[in-house]
Amino acid sequence: MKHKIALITGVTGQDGSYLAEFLLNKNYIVHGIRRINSNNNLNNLTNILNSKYKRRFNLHYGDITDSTNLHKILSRVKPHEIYNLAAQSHVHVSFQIPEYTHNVNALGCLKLLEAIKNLKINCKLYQASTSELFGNNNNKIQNEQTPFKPISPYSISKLYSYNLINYYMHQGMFACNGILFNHESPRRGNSFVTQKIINAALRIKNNSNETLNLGNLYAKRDWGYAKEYVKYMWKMLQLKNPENLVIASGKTYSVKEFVNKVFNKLDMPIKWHGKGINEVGINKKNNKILIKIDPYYFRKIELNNLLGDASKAKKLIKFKPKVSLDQLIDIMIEKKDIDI
Ligand code: NAP
Ligand code: F7E
Repeated sequence: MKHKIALITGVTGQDGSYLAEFLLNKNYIVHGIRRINSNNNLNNLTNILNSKYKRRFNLHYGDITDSTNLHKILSRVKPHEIYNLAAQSHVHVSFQIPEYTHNVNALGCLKLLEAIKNLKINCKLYQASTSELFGNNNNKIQNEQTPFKPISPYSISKLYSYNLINYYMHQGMFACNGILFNHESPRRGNSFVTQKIINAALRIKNNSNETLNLGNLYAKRDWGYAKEYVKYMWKMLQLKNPENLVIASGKTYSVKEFVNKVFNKLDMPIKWHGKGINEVGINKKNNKILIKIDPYYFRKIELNNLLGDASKAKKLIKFKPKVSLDQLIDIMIEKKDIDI
């Protein structure tokens, strides 16, 4: 049987690792680009590296900012499908390293597109775009028609790659943008807010004497389950024609609501006192202060409200998210993925 060949940039990350597992299950040969790192960054790939799928899984050292390397890998692998997930994906950090963020997220995408074009690789390309593009507009709900108003170096770099993909799409390449709203999992990086809250709450439950320091409690996000969302990356590349699609749960919650849910589940219900940087979260059962505000985590500009309308994806790729925020929190607390 002839296997399809996929190349994933960002394979060591949250989404890259789930996508690799999904594609291996679908009988693909999967190639992934990993960065050289003095620390082991293959933790998310443990399932694959310890499984029978290992022989269909290939890792290449590389970097999305290195076009020589991209040319070499593409000409060797000749993929049918490419998933560009590599990114400096942290919004808060992007304010501190804007140039680096653009090198990776914007120019990296350009180098990949040019390599595909120059080598005449006949493939389909998925670009991981983001709801951060919407910024603070007055729309209550965001879809493919909503104007973009990016407000961070991260979202500006992602708008560049979004536009590039459209440009190459109009030149005849099968290239498309998944406009992904936040999605989380046990593999979420430790400094993103959901994982940070859950890990701190678990340590506090285990008697660590610490407070959880957070930034803006009132920002709202539309959170889904990463393992579920990667399936729709693949589905977008199975369409006859490239389409940009919003992928979102259609529900939004504040960071504060997320904190309340997590601490309730761990039997440490929270009552809130004070305002602004003096607001604190207190364990109702023993009156201990568990949560404080640390202005370090405030962003230069905050994106206040994300809520996605995935009607187009529902129609075109039968997008149907099943995991609710409560289930997602359970999965992250248990640190155990579920079958989707
Ligand atoms: P992630 O966990 O931060 O993974 C990012 C991946 O990119 C890692 O494998 C990282 O490698 C790799 N990478 C970083 N810089 C690179 C470079 N210069 N060259 C090659 N690889 C590089 O991110 P994620 O949550 O899986 O997100 C996947 C993609 O979706 C990203 O493009 C992100 O911007 C986008 N996105 C994510 C969300 C979300 O809620 N998760 C929402 C919208 C869009 P190392 O392991 O070496 O660091
Ligand atoms: O922040 C607030 C913070 O860093 C969520 C990336 O995957 O999704 C992600 O970006 C919210 C923000 O994710 C802390 O101000 C409060 O409003 O978990 P986050 P993000 O910025 O939404 C988008 C769609 C992407 O594309 C990105 O790649 O939580 N918040 N206190 C905090 N955030 C963090 N990180 N840490 C805090 O202590």
